[in-house]
Amino acid sequence: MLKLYHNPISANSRRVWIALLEKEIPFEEIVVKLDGDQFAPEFLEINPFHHIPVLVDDDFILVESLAILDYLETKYSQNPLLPIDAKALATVRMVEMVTVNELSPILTRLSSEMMGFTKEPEKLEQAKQKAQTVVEFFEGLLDERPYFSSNCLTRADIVAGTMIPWLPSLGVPLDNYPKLNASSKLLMQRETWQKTQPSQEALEAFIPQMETLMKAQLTK
Ligand SMILES: N[C@@H](CCC(=O)N[C@@H](CS)C(=O)NCC(=O)O)C(=O)O
Repeated sequence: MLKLYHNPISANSRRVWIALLEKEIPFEEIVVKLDGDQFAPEFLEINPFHHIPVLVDDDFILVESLAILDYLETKYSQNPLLPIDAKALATVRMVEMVTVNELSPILTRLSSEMMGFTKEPEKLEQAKQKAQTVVEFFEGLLDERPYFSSNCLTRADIVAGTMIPWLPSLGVPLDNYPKLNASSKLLMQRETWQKTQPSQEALEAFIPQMETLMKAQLTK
C-alpha cells in the first residue's frame, strides 16, 4: 500500500492528502512531527531535503508535492483531477505554479508577521500588495463555474483552494473578489477539505515548530 509521510498542519502535504482522498486511493499515513524528526537519519534517507510530503510506493520514493500529484494522476485513472483540453490543462498548471511560487511565500510572510515571529512592517505591506495581485489574477480566471479550469474539481482547485481560505484571517479579505470567495467557501464544504482541515488545537500545539520553520523559509 502507498505510504504518505505528512503532517496535518502542512499545506504542502495537504494537497496530496486531498488528492488521495478525492481519487479514493487507499494509503497509510505516517505523521512526521516536524519537531526535528525530519532531520532523523531514517527520514533524511527518504528525503535528504527534510521536507514532507513524501510518497512511498514499495521501493519507489517520491518527494515534492506536485511530482507526487503527477504520479497519482498517471498511475490511478479514477476520479481524474486533470483536464485533457490543452488550455484547461495549462491553466491548471499555471494556477498550481502561481500558488506555489507567488502565494505560498506571501502566506509565510503574513503568518509570521501576524504571529509576531517577525516584525518587518515594510515586508508585511509588500506581502499584502502581492496577495492582492494574486487574488485579482485568480478572480479573473474564474467564470460562472466555481472551478478554475473545468466543470469539475481539478488540481488547480486543490492546490490554490487549500491556501486561499487562509487569506481573510491573515488580513487579506476576499469580499471584493466574489467568484474567488464563493469558490473558496464551496471547496471548504467538501468532505475532503473538512477531513483534512487542521484543528485549532493542532495549530496551537504547532506554534513553536511553526516559528522555526517560517523563519527558515523567510531567510532562504
Ligand atoms: N516544494 C516542497 C516543499 C515541502 C515543504 O516545504 N514542506 C514543509 C512542510 S509544509 C516541511 O517539510 N518543512 C520541514 C523543514 O523544512 O525542515 C513540496 O511541495 O513538497
